[in-house]
Amino acid sequence: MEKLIITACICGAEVTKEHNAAVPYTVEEIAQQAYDAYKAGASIIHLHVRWDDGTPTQDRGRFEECMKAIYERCPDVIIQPSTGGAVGMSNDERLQPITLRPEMATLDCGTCNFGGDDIFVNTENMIIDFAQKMNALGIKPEIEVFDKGMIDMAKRLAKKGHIKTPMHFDFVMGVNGGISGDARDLVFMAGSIPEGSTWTVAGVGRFEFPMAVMGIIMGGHVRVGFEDNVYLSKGVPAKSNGELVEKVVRLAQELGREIATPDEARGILGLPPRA
Ligand code: KMH
Ligand code: ZN
Repeated sequence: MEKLIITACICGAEVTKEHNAAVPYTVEEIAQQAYDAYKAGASIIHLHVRWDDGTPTQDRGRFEECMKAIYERCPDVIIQPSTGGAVGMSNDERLQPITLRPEMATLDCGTCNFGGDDIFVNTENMIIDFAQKMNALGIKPEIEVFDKGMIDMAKRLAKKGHIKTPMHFDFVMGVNGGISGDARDLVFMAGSIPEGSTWTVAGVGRFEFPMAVMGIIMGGHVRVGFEDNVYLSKGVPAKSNGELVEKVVRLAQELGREIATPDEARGILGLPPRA
């Protein structure tokens, strides 16, 4: 089996210091959390950024500052900015970080409820627009899907030439409004993507580690971090994103799967070697 790519989603847009005091807001906190995760074995940092007061932002300058601080500590890591941002942001607002030409960025492939009254909007035309802009900048999208229909949308858009293949999917499982995080759900999702695609799984809340184990044994890849879950185990808050990554590394070792370095992750994902 190929080596395991671990993505750390260190910050997110929804989780706050009220949920876990270690959730990073400042540039320094974000860089430190990224470093902890990288040292523990993460090869990709899925990045959202905040203002110092915790407000989520897609501001280009703030992304630039955070990316610079992360690269200073983790020179070879793959940084994957979010283009999802937070619910309610405009398209232009969400797209700002791609102008920094990161190696990857997320491409959310459908609209879904996002808990309470929130709706995470990604219409077909929006997805085409985001995909075309990423293509023009040479950015590999991570196809974020919260439900099976979003896989079908990505497949349709790939057939029409809007999304390049092979695609790399992120199955986000357990959002209140998307697919749940049971074993059967992941088997269904992984069995629904085109041959030759790669995939990672992000289990939300209590689904994080069960989905990680499934990802490890099924030959997929794994995402963990405060964006998805703030607990190391039931009722035990994680001290850092690094602790969550360390747990995945332990599970992978027990199950006989080696961990990919960032350059090995580039090879698996078909990204050009680092300049
Ligand atoms: N914060 C969510 C509304 C992504 O990063 O592309 C969207 C999200 C997906 O987190
Ligand atoms: Zn995200």
